[in-house]
Amino acid sequence: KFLKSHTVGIVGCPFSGGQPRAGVDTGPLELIESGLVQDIEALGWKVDFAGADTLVSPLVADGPDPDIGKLKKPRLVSNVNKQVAERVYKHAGAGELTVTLGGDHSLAMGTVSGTFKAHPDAALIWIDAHADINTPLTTPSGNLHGCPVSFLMGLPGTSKEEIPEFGWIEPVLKPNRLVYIGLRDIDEGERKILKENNIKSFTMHHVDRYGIGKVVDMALDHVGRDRPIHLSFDVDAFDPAVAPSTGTAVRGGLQWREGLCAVEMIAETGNLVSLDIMEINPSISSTENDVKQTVDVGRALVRAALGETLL
Ligand code: EXY
Ligand code: MN
Ligand code: MN
Ligand code: MN
Repeated sequence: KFLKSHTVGIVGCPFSGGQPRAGVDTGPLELIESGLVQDIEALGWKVDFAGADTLVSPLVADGPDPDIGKLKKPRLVSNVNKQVAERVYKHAGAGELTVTLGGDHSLAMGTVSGTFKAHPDAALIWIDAHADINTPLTTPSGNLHGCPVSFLMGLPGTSKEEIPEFGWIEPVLKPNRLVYIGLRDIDEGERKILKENNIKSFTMHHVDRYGIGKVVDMALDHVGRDRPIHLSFDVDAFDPAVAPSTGTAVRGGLQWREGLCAVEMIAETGNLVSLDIMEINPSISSTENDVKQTVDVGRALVRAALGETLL
């Protein structure tokens, strides 16, 4: 409906500056090397990807980057995301289905900005253990991977006047166009933001109570079934037994089929225009198998989004 060609545009973002743990920057390459492009082609999609060496730069700050208030590496995160936004817009504007491989979740500042520039009426579905909606004023850690949504919504503390370093981000996201699935680790300040802005949030409690199918149906009904969808998927939404190689794992998450079923249902609408696969960190593992399992789940999410299991 909203795509102009049966083409997947891949944006690889080997970036870890939104959080403190090394290794999440190697996620995109692991996904590519595991055979992701071949997976996509096998499903009958064309792939628009210039190769694993054409990733976003600069990946290191080109000058001093002191904290702004509590925010860590603010200029680096902003610069990288500005480029990500341009890359994503190039694909989304051409009518491709954009798949962005992270990298840490601060990258959603760029991916959502790029998608919404091409599809201003889009909805954002955020599947994550965390709400990632801290503002520069509420963040307990200063890690920007916990903050992207607040910038996209233009919450207090994120305006051009208050923090010009992020002034390129337009507040494109309305609270009623956002829905969360899988939440189970929410900061006090975030809880207040979610309530005050009436943001629809399906926590793991709702998944347990209603089942994933009903939850996704309610989520789609909430944002509307006739608009483009950007799905931002943080692999820590999964239970750590399913996706162990990630930086901020939280017990009690989605099972393998629950996560895949959610993506399949979103794919089934025919409205998916942009997908993020975020927070795979191949350096975090207690066994060799942990990394393979986590990369496998990332690949499976992409295939599910492209209709693998829809007949
Ligand atoms: N809410 C915590 C913070 O803001 O520091 C933890 C955020 C973790 C974010 C991960 C990527 O989803
Ligand atoms: Mn393209
Ligand atoms: Mn996240
Ligand atoms: Mn998370």
